[in-house]
Amino acid sequence: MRLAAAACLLLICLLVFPRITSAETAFPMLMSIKPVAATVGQSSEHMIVSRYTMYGAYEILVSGTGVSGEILPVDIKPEDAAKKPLEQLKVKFHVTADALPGVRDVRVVMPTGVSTVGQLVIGLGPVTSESSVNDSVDKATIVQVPATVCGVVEKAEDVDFYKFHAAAGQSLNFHVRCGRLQDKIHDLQLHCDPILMLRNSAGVTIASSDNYFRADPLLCHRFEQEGDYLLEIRDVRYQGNQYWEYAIEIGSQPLVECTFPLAVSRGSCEISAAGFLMPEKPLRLNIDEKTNRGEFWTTAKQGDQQTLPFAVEVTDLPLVREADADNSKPEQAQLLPVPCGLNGRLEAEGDVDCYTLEAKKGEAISLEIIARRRQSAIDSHLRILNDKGAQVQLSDDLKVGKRNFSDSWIENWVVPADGRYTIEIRDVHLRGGPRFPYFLQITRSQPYFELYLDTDKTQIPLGSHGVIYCRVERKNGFTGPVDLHIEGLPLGITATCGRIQAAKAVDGVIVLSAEHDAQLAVSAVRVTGTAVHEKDGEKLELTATGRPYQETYQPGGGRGHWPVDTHIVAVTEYGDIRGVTVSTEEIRLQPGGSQKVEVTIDRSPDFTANVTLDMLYRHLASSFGDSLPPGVTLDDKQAKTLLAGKDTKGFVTVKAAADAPPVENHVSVVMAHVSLNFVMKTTYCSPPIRISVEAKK
Ligand SMILES: [Ca+2]
Ligand SMILES: [Ca+2]
Ligand SMILES: [Ca+2]
Ligand SMILES: [Ca+2]
Repeated sequence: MRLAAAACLLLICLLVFPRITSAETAFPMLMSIKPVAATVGQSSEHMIVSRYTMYGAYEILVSGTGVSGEILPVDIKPEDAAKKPLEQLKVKFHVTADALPGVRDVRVVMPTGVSTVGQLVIGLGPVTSESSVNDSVDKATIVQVPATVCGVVEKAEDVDFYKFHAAAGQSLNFHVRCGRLQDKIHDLQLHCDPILMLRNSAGVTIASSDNYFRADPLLCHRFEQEGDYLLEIRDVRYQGNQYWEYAIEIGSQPLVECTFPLAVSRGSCEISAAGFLMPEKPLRLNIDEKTNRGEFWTTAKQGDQQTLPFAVEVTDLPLVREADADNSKPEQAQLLPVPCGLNGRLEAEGDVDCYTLEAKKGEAISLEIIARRRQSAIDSHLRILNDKGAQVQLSDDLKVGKRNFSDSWIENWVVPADGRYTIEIRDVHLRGGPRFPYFLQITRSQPYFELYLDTDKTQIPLGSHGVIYCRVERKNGFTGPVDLHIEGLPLGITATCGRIQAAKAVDGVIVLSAEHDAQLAVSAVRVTGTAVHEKDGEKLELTATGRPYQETYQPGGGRGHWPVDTHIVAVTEYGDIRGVTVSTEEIRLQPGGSQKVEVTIDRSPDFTANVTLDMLYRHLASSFGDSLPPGVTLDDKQAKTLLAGKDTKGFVTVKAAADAPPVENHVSVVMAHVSLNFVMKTTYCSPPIRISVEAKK
């Protein structure tokens, strides 16, 4: 009942206050790029479309190598810019001839901070944009193939038609990127579900595709007769949105969907591939010895044909291949060593693959399938059976950080008794075929941790402070504290790196401080965590790199997350709040004790919007980061956290529980939030506050 009431209240809030525009200086949120694709080896003009002004933008950031962005002159006088936000910015993207095709993260850098992430497709074919009247067959936009066709499903019932000529016997791939481009757009709650149809000149549908890569279509077609053909794209529900950009890559390059083997060692190897318009012979790969393990994007050449980029898994494990013999029953199972990396495939519908492990009681073993994450069609289902055929472990889907995948993972399985165990792998729907390779990593479980950053950008006004929240996920018996580190900061920025305390604490912060005379600057930073795991007198040094997550606005007002390539630190001009000061930067608490912290914000002239103070990073009922040490909380009754109008003074009270564990100089911070929309805030920060809790007397 209370939940229903809360949902009702939220709905009323959303209806009555659809958009909170209280900040006067906000960073822009990128909504779309028109056209959404650029071409390898060319320079082209595009329009970046945002919410909040991009007036004053001074740099474009593009992830990866080989693509750069140049801001074209803006013809608006400063006095006019104050009246009307510049929500369309002309840029020129330059793409080098050796740039890898695919999708790039794009950001706009402003004196007020760095934007959310936009998406740019790098294609091989020249870009053709939809004409404004291509809503009917007779007004179809003419395309010369190969091409990258760009358009928008801009309104309800929008249908876009394209006309092209194909020779007899010509085969073409039609690869749509649309729904997937919207995952990282912060403020785009409803995503497109495109459908693609191919028609002959008589208007008869000869092929269609709806969902191939998630909601996005992919078609490959051989044209038996020479002639004109029509391509039609729309949302499958006939919905539309001005930001639903799509790119359809049309060409005859081999399109590798997934490879077998799916995982490879460094050096030279041969692989076969499932995909479209593939050469008959195996592809040869050369993987540099310096390549990191994990997902690796590359292309391969076969004769004069170069494939489109595809991903393989680079591994350090000794590789084993599924044997040719039938292995569908436990008694036929192939014996696997521990550790190893197994490349297998569900060759046909109904295929079940069985392997055997010999294991001793008390050993800890981890089994992880990497398949769908590298574009295999499998939705894997993994079981461990004992020698009587009884199931002892099962995994269908896994979660990495904040995202779920169809791959399977049995982590830290403690072997219950000496014996032989069957590892059984199948597709959850018993599908199979060339598109169903998998890679099974079998390792002895080791303690480790993962580190996640919330959010993906930290804005630091001159002479003030910013904060990065880091959250740990501890694995396989590791329980210790994690020390945080940062590298790659812009000049003039200093970092106070905190610690994620031991045991159940999961959050820590890094507080960044900018000198008053620092230069406006921006850089991608690398955050790492280090720890020492001690067991039986042995010390194991652990380290992990933080993965940045960008916040997304979920339908209904929730705060979602999507992983992005970079965490950006930006030094900004003075914002709505020029500084946050606190009455003390050092707090010593007795167990059971408390302390009041007076907070003063320095409002910019004329800035009168609501400001809320907090030491936890939260939205609705969820906490996404807690800067306080274990056992220390905010006393909500002894606080003034809402500063309305011209109010500049508030306070918070921190209190230690009677059983709060002792801690020295835990780095914490007071934040002053200004809402941008229902989910997103601009966060201003105090200097680092060091909190200590004394040992119980
Ligand atoms: Ca359109
Ligand atoms: Ca679809
Ligand atoms: Ca098989
Ligand atoms: Ca699964």
